[in-house]
Amino acid sequence: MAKRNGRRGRKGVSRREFLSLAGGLAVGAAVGYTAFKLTTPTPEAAIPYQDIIEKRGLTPDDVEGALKTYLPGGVYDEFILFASGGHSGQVLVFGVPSMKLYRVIGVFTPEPWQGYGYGVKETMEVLKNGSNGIRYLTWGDVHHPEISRTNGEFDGEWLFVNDKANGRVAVVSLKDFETKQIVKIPNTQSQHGGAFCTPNTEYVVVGSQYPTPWDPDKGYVPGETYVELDPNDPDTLKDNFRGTVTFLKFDRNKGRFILEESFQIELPPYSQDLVCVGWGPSDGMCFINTFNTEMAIGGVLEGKPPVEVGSAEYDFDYLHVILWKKAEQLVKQGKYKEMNGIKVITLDTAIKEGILFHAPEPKSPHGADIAPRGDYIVVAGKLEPVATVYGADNIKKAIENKDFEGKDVYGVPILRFDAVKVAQVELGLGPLHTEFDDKGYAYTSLFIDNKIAKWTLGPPYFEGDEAWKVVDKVDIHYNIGHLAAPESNSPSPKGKYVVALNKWSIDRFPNLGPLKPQNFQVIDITGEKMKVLLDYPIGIGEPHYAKIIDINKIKALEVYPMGVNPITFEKHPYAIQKGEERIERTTIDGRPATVVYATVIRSTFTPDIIRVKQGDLVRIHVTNVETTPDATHGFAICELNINASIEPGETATIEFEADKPGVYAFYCSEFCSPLHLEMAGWLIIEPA
Ligand code: CUK
Ligand code: CUA
Repeated sequence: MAKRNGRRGRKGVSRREFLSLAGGLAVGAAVGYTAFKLTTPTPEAAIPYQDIIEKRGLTPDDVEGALKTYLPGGVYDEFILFASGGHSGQVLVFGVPSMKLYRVIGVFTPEPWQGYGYGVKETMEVLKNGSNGIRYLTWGDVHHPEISRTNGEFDGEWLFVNDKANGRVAVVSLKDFETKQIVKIPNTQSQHGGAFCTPNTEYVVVGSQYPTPWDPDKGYVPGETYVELDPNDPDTLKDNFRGTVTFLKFDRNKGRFILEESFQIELPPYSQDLVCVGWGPSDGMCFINTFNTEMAIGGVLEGKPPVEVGSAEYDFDYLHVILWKKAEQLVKQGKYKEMNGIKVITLDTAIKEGILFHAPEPKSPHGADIAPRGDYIVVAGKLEPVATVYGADNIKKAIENKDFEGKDVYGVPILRFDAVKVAQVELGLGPLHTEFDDKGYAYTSLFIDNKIAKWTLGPPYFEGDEAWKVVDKVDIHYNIGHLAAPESNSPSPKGKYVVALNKWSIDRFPNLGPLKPQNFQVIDITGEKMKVLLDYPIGIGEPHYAKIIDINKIKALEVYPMGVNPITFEKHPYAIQKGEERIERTTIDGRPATVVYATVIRSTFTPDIIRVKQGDLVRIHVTNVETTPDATHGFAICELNINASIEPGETATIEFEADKPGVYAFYCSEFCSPLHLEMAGWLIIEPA
């Protein structure tokens, strides 16, 4: 167990007691339930373990699961898991193995607890600037979290997540676990493939999903680009749509994407799926699964087969192989076209310059994952019972030797399958995603079989007969999608656990209505047999993927430096110290305004009476002058849909229109002190 913090309760089990308890447990587990006995460790303790176990009807497996995942207060988890919140638009932060939920991070969806998007100007601007120009977007569909990397390893500084629904990416700082920037990716409608970092986070790579309507000269502009789509004419999809992969330049010091230094590659309008970016032997390459290379449009009412049928016609789809470092050079040489604020390498240029290739992959694949040494790329085709493994060196050699088996309809060279494939491992039904441990094993989720298969990678991980073999399978509850293992998809996975992200939780939990939670299961992978330890229902979103990081890599702030704007991490221009509070009547952009410089400290707002005139623009710059960790204050104004959460040291600007006259109470919405209820004031909007 990781480090201990704070005081343990007096009922804590001593080390001696714990060992004797664990010993009794192992014996019990070995001989089955009837002989299952836990010795009461010492006469003084006299804790009736056996009684508790029997009364609660626990099996040896239950007890093992409990003992391996229970985390007393003040003891820290070993790992932190960042789960996408799916169409909740948020990110969920858990501990592993306890599955305690520590944070919900508002990302694409306003989140009032954090004062995210409810009247706080700085956070409203993150959401607004990250919208798409035709709507103020208040939700996203988060699928794939990624942690910033140094030399390929997760470094715990930044978190990136995609929004499938609107083609966006967000940046979250792991200094304060709050969203700093949302970027709409130009020329991209839906976006599923990312996020995935290049080894030193030079770029964050994201790929489109469904084909985007495309004007060859103007790319795609939401609310503007109109093209023909006709189920009777399949060429309308082929000709009028495109996919994209985007390399978003990331400024690590500022924590911002820089579109001017980013670039994009136009891709065929297949449906692009997951992106991964290589290191080691695959350094400089990026891989993207595709499905629907048939380019089926659907048209059920027009008598055409639905997309799910039309897209299953071919036995193979294509894994895009993209030489991104070479693409970066092309951009430097000016071989791009500027479209909607980003440099685009056109499909024709990509083909001509040799930066885009296809490797055949069994149809309708889902995951694309890279083994720890960067040497193998594992693709699982959900309609085929195998994982297909490609060798990075094989791919490089095939490209060099022009070892092609043809071209797609756009002229993209197709690498010869047998030249790039090093193995196909039969795993079971519905293989989706693969993760890796520190011992050369791969773990693949089997959606249809409801299992995880553990299998050996080939040389140098396992040699000869031992290579490419399934060694174990474990039953998970139901319909597993992704799975996550600590620091998998990096050069140094940590092993120990796999967390199964099960889509359905049917019958597993009390029936609380037709919308059922998804179900996480923590699985111990330290032994020869995998073992399910713990179920954890997720009632606040649908996690698609998660990344797990060593908790010691997280270096979060306890409090903000005094007077900081958390979005920029710079001194807030309107931060004040105690004693400088004031109200100023002024004009902003030529219109009447009231600007308030305020402080909060237990248990006072200064000023506590704010008088403004109807028609004013009101800005209240509030500094929380506390330096004590956890001394957060809220700033909620009744009836006005405003709530700020102002953490110690933070300065935030509450902005609103004083459009209706009235007298409104404001109060601290975070229980902060014995006189928290008294921490209140009045906003008076005098009639014009
Ligand atoms: S996804 Cu949902 S289970 Cu978007 Cu990576 Cu696979
Ligand atoms: Cu401040 Cu409650």
